[in-house]
Amino acid sequence: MRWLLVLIPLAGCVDLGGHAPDASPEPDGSLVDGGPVVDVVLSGLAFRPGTVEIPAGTTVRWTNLDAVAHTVTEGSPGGSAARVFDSPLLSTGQSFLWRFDEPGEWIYFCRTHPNVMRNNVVRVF
Ligand SMILES: [Cu+2]
Repeated sequence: MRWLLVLIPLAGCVDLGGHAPDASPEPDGSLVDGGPVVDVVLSGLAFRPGTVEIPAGTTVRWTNLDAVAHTVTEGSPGGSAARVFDSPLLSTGQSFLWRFDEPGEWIYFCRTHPNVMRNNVVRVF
């Protein structure tokens, strides 16, 4: 599994010095070796939807729409266990992508808001 940190222009059109506006500025699944992509947004101090059920090989793309930074961190708050996935701090408009190749269930939370953004689930079949 691999992850990528990508920046999605919020306005949908960023002037890059003469570059024509891209009709689809968001990354596609090819950035994580293909397969379908499912979106989860971080909005109002919540992951929306809080639970996703996806077939193996699907990439989840989490995008922070809040003004505050969040993380997407596997597991539950506390403890010292290694995380299966753990994003850097995501600023507004930034995304974190993770492809789930194996069936199973992953719980995740946000490191900066562990009391309200926790017990979220990615279920892979
Ligand atoms: Cu947070």
